[in-house]
Amino acid sequence: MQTTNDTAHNLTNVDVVVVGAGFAGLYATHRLRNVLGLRVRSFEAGSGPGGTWYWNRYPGARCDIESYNYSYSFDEALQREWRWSERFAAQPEILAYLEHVADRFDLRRSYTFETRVTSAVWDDAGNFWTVGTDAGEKLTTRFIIAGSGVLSTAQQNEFPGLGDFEGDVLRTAAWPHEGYDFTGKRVAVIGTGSSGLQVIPEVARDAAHLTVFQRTPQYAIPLGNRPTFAHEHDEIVNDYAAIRTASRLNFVGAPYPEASPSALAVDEETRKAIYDKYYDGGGFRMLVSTFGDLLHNKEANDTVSEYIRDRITERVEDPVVADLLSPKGYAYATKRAPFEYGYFETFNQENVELVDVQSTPIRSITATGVETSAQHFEFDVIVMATGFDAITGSLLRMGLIGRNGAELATCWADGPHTYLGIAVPDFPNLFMITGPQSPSVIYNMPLAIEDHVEFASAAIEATLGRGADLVEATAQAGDAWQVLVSGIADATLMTQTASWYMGANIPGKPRAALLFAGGAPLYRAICAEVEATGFGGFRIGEETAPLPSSMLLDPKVATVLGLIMLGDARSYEQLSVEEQRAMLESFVLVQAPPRQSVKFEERTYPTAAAEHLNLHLPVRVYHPDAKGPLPVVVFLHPGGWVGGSIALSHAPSTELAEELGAVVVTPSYRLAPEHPFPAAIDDAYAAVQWAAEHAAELGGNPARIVIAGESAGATLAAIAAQRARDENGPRLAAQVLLYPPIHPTADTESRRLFPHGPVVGVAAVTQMWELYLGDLALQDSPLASPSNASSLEGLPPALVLTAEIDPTRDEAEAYGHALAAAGVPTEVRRLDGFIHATLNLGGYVPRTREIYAAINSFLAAHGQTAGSGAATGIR
Ligand code: N01
Repeated sequence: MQTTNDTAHNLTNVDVVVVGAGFAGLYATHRLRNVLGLRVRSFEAGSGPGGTWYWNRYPGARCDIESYNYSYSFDEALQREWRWSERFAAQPEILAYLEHVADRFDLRRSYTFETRVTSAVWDDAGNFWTVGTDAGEKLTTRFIIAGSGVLSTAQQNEFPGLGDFEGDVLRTAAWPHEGYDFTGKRVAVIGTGSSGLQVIPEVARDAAHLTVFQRTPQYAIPLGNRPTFAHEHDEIVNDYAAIRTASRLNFVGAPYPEASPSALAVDEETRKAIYDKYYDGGGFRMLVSTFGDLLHNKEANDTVSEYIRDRITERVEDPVVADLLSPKGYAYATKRAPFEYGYFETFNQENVELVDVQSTPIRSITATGVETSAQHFEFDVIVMATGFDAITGSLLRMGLIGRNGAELATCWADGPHTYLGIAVPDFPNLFMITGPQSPSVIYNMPLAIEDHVEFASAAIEATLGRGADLVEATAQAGDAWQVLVSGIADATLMTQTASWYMGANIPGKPRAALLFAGGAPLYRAICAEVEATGFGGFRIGEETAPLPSSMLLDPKVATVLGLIMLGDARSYEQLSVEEQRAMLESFVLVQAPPRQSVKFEERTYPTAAAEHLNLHLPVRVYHPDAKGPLPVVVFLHPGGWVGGSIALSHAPSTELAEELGAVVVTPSYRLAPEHPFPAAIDDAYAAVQWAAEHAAELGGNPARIVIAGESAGATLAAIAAQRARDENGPRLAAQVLLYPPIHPTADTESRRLFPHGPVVGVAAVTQMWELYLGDLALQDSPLASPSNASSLEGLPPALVLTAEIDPTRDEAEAYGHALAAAGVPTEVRRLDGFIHATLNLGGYVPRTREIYAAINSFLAAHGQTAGSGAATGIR
């Protein structure tokens, strides 16, 4: 491809500097040099490729996502030719793989090894970076790709006196290439994270005596490693396309089975059976294949935490040691949950001792050993497995100075501030691979890396393709991302635990959510939207593309979207009718629980077809704990006239009854396509008539009937209000329309802005209308769309609530304005950050209360709540 325009091109030594030769740097070098044809210089501190797998050569080091999944997917031949010998490959094999990749794609010639990038200064006038190395080289480049690693800056100088120790000090993160013989030695291992848990059983095998210094016990479970079976390679490589697709639809980026929704929705026996199955399943299945609410619900998390503690107790002989090894006081997976291979049994060996440094902290390292607050221990060798200045450490040490001399460390004094975890406002032309505020380490790294490299490469290509030399995240985009990332993190239990995920392992490091915790599918969808909108939130040259719609989402709404997206990439309209119905019913799992204080009864009402078919349908009547006669709210459920049910609207109906102090009548109505138009509207209207006729008997006031509905139910409500006016029906006191789709062919800005929804996009809305009407020629019937009415005068006061990020938003608001123009007292209110169906997300989205509160205050203003006195006789 064309590089920068000619003048700009000659200004820099290279087009791209790549930092690092791990999974990230190697792929970036390949992609930008071999695919985009750019001039690339790459630097790596080690003497060869490998990154993490170059440095962490300690015995026991291995991956914990299956090798066949923990590998590049970008090249089909590479996928097919590399054979993994173990289910979870050990470090030497992964290193050999990365060396093979470097050779296969001829990457070494772009690298300068044993060289660190130590400075990078942005030139505002020329739009380029000047990069300096520890070898004294300076060069200019248009772009930087930082593949410097997220767990590559190891802790140092953790304990006073470390330099005085006369024996050997080893670090898991910088293990000697020649290995180390522990035979006959007195060994200390400090640290029981993933590295400690892997190295400890290996050291215990040879050492005369091993003392493990543990500060925090871990929710570790078996890794489940084994040799690869002979038949596996062919099976996997022949199915790789499907495996990779499934991986990218999974929360952590591996093709694991989907979880059941909630640990609290099943009985204890079922729950235990599921934990039993996945405890020995290996990999991250215990987190992502058991129950979907482990990261979000403390009570649910308690069940798995308790289970793992029990298993530890079973495996460790000495009950005191078992208790010390049992994690308490924090929730499972809120620190990175490690995997182990005989770790707990190691403590049954006579030569192994456990020291709890939570109760007796390490004070110093002495010439001969380790001094804790309780005693002195003598050693020949100390192994430091104390972790990393994770996620931000290597970026902050790169000497990055952005626009106007801004130092990265200063900009991030309160925690990282990025856009998508890829770009940093004021640091143009810089792309971080798996940077802070991206899913990073909670997304299978090779795939996370491929996504980021491909995004960066597309952004660079777009920039150069437009003849520009600058691509930069806007400050507004950075701020929006900050809100989304921290809001999603707050919806999890992760923020409640001091972990390196939160920057809590490094003294003085600001506490902040370092990871995007909404899962890989949501993250990928957001990045895809950014790219599809011409890099929304980025300035390219002189053009700034507006923020994409995902950036407007309420973070808790985004959290639910992340859960909905797991496992199935099909959009709503691609589902069969049965699947659509099941999907709609599944919203029950993310609703706030029903209000127990509200009692309900099951009744039936005669439908429009009662006369000739004797068709009566169920209706639920909800009674709040309030003195009547109460207002009566007829609430019509959502579901695109094709799905939805009184079961789906059960919890919201209890909430409405409680919030409004009203009797709520929630009817079922006949659904399309089995019962096409006008069955649904006929039934809805019949239900209103029934409610009015039976109001007194139900504890309601016949003069205070309110019609309400959600989505398609709201469209029915609006038409039912018109029918009541036109057919001499019940006098309705008010109408409440929650994001109603108004007309099948509405031509609005919101349809253009949010064509894909989320959840309900334009194609889905169109399909619902088609299924409902059967024949779109019927769209002009007054019974199809409320906007077809010849007059809107004389209708009951209306509240029209719309969701900001919803293709149907503007048609609903236009209907509200038309009502107002016709003299109907109308309030139109848009709910920021909400999507279609938000009423049903109350289990995760506390702001759904705003919907109930808005209805309450509207009805109170119109005299229609329990405490608001008599009806005002509005008509
Ligand atoms: O580091 P860690 P790690 N006094 O930070 C303790 C990945 N990885 O190298 O928990 C006493 O997890 C510290 O105690 P505490 C993986 O993502 C993957 O083990 O802070 N103790 C902890 O026990 C992993 O999460 C694999 O209370 C001190 C330990 O040192 C990440 O890398 C393998 C201390 C550090 O644990 C980091 O893992 C290895 C002090 N002053 C690593 N300071 C795979 O399997 C620290 N500790 C793929």
